[in-house]
Amino acid sequence: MNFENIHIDPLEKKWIYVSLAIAGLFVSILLIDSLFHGIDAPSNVETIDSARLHLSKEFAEDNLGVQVDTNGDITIRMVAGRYTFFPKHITVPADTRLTFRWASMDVLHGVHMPMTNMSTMIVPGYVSEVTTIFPKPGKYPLLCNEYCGLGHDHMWSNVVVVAKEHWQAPAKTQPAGDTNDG
Ligand SMILES: [Cu+2]
Repeated sequence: MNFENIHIDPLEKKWIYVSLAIAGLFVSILLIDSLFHGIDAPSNVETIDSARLHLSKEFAEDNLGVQVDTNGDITIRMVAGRYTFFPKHITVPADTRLTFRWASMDVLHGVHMPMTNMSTMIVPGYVSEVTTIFPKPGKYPLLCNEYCGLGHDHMWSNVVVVAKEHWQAPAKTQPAGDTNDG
């Protein structure tokens, strides 16, 4: 079959080009976001036993929150559970590379910080990791964006982003490289 023999109305042809151009525009926006703005689909694959988080080294209650590793990297560990994030408040520096590590203790949750690129699913059995920089100081809500039950609407924490020079590292520092097979 020869497609060149198919009659396509010139107006229809015009709209085919318009729709191809729109699709091309969307693909290039995705590529530019990914390559230049650091907005990517989360891709960390790391398993953890969600039922035994409290017994794991990394996500045990004492180990949650903001920590500065021995090499100066800042890691924030948080647990999502119906219906809150633990801890409820964190304070982090602006303009600084932050690595968030999340685990769920029950069902599927999501985490979203409006006006930032922080957004990921928290799938039971896996550790979600997001590395980001918050350029502007301010108070940000941290919201669950995956419906997880009747209390879902009340599932949130507070993130306070303070200017780099006003931020104080928490007293406790943790050696990097803890494993989860405890
Ligand atoms: Cu939820």
